[in-house]
Amino acid sequence: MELQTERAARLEYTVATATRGAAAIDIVKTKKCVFSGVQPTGDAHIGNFLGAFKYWVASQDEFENIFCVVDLHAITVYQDPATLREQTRTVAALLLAAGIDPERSALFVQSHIGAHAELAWILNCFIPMGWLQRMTQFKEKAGEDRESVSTGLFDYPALMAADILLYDTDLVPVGDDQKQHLELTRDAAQRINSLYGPTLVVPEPSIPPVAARVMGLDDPTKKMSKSEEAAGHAILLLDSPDDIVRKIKRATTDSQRDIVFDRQRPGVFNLLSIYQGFTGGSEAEIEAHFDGKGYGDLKGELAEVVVAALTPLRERYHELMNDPGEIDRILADGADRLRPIATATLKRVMEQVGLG
Ligand code: ATP
Ligand code: LTN
Repeated sequence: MELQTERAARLEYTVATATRGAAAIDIVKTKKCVFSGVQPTGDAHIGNFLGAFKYWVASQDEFENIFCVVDLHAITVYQDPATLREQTRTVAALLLAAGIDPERSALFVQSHIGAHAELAWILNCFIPMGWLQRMTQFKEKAGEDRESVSTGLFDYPALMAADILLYDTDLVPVGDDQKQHLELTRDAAQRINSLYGPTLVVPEPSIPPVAARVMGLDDPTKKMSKSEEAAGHAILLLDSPDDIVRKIKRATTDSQRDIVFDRQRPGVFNLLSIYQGFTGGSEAEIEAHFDGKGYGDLKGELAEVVVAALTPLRERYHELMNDPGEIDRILADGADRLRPIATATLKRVMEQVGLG
């Protein structure tokens, strides 16, 4: 309830001062607002954890947090309906298991709040095609097949901008791969503000200092991704200890010997970054720790660290999944708390643009 009251106060203020200059928008905030999202498109992996979830969990006291399972983004490529529904609950359970506390953070499903799709449509009308054509994620996902992928895949960043802008978000903690989408969100908000006067809060990205882009274990030149199918590519958050050990043992390295953070040696750099993401030491400390040791030692110790970090998460996940009704209740409650905020922002934008 606290979230709703504070947001309502901020919104009232924002609307009241909308014609008086962008700086005014920020004045009544007591805590910065964080928004981030994850797609329910497959099994979450340690890239998601180190690049995003870990920071979402850690910032819960410092900020006012909103975390979203972005199912509307998921359907930009075909999803089996039953699997999509199941994965939506699974990824929510994983976030709860990782430490998202529904008392301190709002957790919800994107399609449960209609304003996301509505604001995305309005933003579409202000986002030039050229901005979308430059998105590297679109180019990678569409590949050679640009003519037959969905319009939704092309327009993905407009929906992401709507997600963020609906909640007057200040900070968006994401992995490095989302930086370009954040730039587009900022540009879209600034465009609306310059055409209609201060209407939308312009958010800042928050990219982790370490392990912001975890790479595939099988191919350290490719980002670790849920949609990559090769067996040794990703360590999944629900992998068994045996699977984790096996995948790390087989990870690609190189023919050199010393264990140092060198970007020119992507395999070893990736393993060291994962180690650093889980243990938190500095590069110098980690290099000193592995001085004189071999790749076998690095892989063995890394596997131990990853198993130790993921075991409690996996156990908590299975406990939570014994009561799926409770997960659904948490998600419904999150949407109920947030809907008035999203609706108020949408209304504010509609009024400025001359709709409704
Ligand atoms: P896909 O690759 O199938 O599009 P994904 O694995 O990138 O999916 P998302 O749901 O799109 O997963 O991302 C959730 C969060 O995890 C985002 O903040 C994203 O930046 C972060 N993330 C995803 N992959 C990595 C990675 N390899 N390293 C660091 N962060 C990542
Ligand atoms: N595109 C993001 C998921 C996402 C998101 C958001 C992240 C959708 N909406 C809003 C931050 C804020 C991705 O991780 N692939």
